[in-house]
Amino acid sequence: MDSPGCPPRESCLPRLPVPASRCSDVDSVPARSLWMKDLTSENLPMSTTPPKLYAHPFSSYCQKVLVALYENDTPFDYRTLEDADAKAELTELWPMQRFPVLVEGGPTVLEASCIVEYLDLYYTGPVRLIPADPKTALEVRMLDRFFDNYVSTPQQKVVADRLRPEALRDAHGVTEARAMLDTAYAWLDRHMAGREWAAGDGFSLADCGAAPFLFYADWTHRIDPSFANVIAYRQRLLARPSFARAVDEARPYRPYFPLGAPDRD
Ligand SMILES: N[C@@H](CCC(=O)N[C@@H](CS)C(=O)NCC(=O)O)C(=O)O
Repeated sequence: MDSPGCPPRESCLPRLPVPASRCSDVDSVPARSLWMKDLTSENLPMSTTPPKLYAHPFSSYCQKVLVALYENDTPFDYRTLEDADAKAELTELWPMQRFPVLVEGGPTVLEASCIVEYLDLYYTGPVRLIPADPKTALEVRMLDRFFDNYVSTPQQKVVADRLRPEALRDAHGVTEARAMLDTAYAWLDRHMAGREWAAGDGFSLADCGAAPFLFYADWTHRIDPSFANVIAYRQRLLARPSFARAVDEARPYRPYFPLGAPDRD
């Protein structure tokens, strides 16, 4: 949990217990060379052992990366954050202690979108998550930003608020977040008309994020039935084997959902 004096944190799913010192203990931040090696060609390609993924099965940002890994059957060493040792390793690797984090011999790869880009670059499989055509790739990245900033961010705001002590809750911020979700659903409904996937012609990075973000957004702020294209897209994502697997692996952790997990999906 946050320690006094820490900046407010927009928590995601789940909010795992963390050491009280995490935000203030600047001396414990490892030297740059230990936690962030350059992602340059000299440090790559990767080692002979599979990359380690520090992740939790119930976390939306981790599911974004898990979907990418499962799409191409990419081997990896799952360092689940249910494990105390994995949590301690994550603390060493990334002082922000946000997850997922991917470690591959030399480099530490941060941020879910960048991890998916990394996988597409170094573990290229039959499903190209970043299309080879740069113009289509731009569209994919734009939709990826849409789902991150206008679906996941307001969804997390609503959940994070519930975790605050009642006296510190931000009712106005939650109202704004819910309004942003409605605006995002409306925009997406128009965007998805006649489309199967969010960008380009195939399943991509944009869909890797859309899957968990729309999944939890609907739990948090129900998608109005009038947004039939969004609802149909969410169902298509749920039926995609890579995401269905991630959802199944996360089922045991549904009691973690701070608003109460609905009895569906
Ligand atoms: N911008 C990051 C966000 C990652 C993130 O917020 N992860 C959540 C889990 S879904 C987390 O680390 N939560 C831990 C906490 O807030 O204490 C990314 O794209 O990877």
